[in-house]
Amino acid sequence: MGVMAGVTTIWLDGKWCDKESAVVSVFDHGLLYGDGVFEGIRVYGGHVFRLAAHIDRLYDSAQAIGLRVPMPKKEMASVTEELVRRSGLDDSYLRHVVTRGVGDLGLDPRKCGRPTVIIIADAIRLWPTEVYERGLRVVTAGTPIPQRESLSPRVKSLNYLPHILAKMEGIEAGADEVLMLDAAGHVAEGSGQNLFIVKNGIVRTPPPSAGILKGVTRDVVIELAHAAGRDVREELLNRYDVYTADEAFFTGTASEIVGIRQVDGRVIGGGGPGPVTRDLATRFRALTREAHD
Ligand code: PXG
Repeated sequence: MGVMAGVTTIWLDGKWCDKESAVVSVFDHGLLYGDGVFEGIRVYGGHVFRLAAHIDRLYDSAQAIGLRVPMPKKEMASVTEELVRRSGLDDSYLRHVVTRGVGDLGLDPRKCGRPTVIIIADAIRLWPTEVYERGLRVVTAGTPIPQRESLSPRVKSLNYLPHILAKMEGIEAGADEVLMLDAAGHVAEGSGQNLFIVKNGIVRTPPPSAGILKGVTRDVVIELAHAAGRDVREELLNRYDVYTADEAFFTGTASEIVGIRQVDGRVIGGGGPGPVTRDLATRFRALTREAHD
């Protein structure tokens, strides 16, 4: 895309900024209270992957917390496309953030005049290839996913502390990623990825009702598995199901599809990414690198 090397480019409340000039008030309730929602999106070869699905999820997250995004979806999409063009980055990672806006030090959201809207285009940072080849080492986190009665896990909110605390447990244990459970012990997801297992050729993943974020990558992988003629079941899983699976993998916007080598010291299947994981990863790559959504 042109001769210029890509640079981090930011749209902040209608203004085009760079990393230094994009600054937000210390009275923004996104900062003070985590009062806001976000999205993470990939750009492949200048094309935004599943933009409509991400924008729909962003607006649903906002709606769920009683926050009105101060621009129509169409404008959000066109600004996003323009941001990608301006960044000059062919392959990048986008972050959309909508906060309650600038208020005072009290909780009252009525003090926030207008939501803050931020869209960032930045270089994508991936795990090294070796990690994809060997598969992830995973441990179960002691920190459960948040209770859906207090905040639905379907909302991609700025409250990521439970996921961050779980990730810290993983780092402390020397693992690549963690497995988070719900309060009853059912398998939910990783710190920022959805989980799939394969057993006797059947692809299984927890349903949205298990308290997961309904990942856009997860939805694409379910479509790809169906297209490949596979039986896909969205059902509650326990750690036993994961330990005894033939294959297990995570899906996410940043990681795409990444195999799991071991969970809590139990080696899964043959250890490396299995045949179904590899096949789905190949199909995913074809979709993102060739067909461009
Ligand atoms: N579960 C959770 C809790 C997430 O935060 C996913 C699943 C995967 O969803 P998508 O739509 O991306 O397939 C996410 C993804 C990171 C990172 O750096 C990931 C996410 C958010 C922020 C950072 O890995 N969300």
